Amino acid sequence: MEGDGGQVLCLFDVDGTLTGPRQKMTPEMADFLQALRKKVKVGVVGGSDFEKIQEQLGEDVVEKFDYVFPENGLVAYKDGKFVSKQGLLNKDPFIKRILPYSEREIMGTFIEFRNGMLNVCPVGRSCSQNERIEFYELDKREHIREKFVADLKRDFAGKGLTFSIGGQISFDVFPDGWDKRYCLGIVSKDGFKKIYFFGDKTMPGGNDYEIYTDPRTIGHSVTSPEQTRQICEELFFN
Ligand code: M1P
Repeated sequence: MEGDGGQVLCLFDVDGTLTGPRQKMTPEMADFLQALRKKVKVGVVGGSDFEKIQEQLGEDVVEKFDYVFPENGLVAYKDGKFVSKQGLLNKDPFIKRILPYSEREIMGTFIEFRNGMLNVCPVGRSCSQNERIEFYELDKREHIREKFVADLKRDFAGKGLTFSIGGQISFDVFPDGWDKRYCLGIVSKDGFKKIYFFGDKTMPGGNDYEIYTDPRTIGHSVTSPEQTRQICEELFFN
């Protein structure tokens, strides 16, 4: 079992790590995390904005976790309190470039403007759950998002933008450096001896890749919430 729990932080991605994609956390997982919190500090770092993280992890998410980092930590909460916020620069030329890709922008939100990033969603964020799965399956076969991102990377090379695929139907765009490592700068002041990170999108281009490979973290790549729990049990409860 991990000793010195107060000096250990476990940071978790949300979708695919603590919950199913854009799904609510199960009561079992919620209970498990509270048990884990008795041993180590527990934080969550998601690509989604605060509202989506609240939908998935609960209205009282800032009380249930020691740290909550929506939008990769560009928005930060610690010990139940708001800590800081970093905002997005004006990226007008970029927006003009991506709009023509959408034939469905009238039906749903093709671009979601968040505090610190743009979320680009070819199928529209207001799609149904069935449409979400359909798009995800199509994307797996046809690599729609990968090709879209490759085009944008080519067109906007050297402009300081990062494109990151974190979920099933969209990708995130933000200034270089504003990936999930951003939250490590915030927790660095708290003197943790070890920081564990658990995420599912740990491959290059995935939105967990940078924090997972960062030397400041001990990275664990998972394929489901069940596996996240199993690894934590082995690390902290045996
Ligand atoms: O947390 C991962 C991603 O979750 C959502 O992705 P999607 O709706 O495509 O499944 C989005 O909130 C995205 O920004 C985020 O990175």
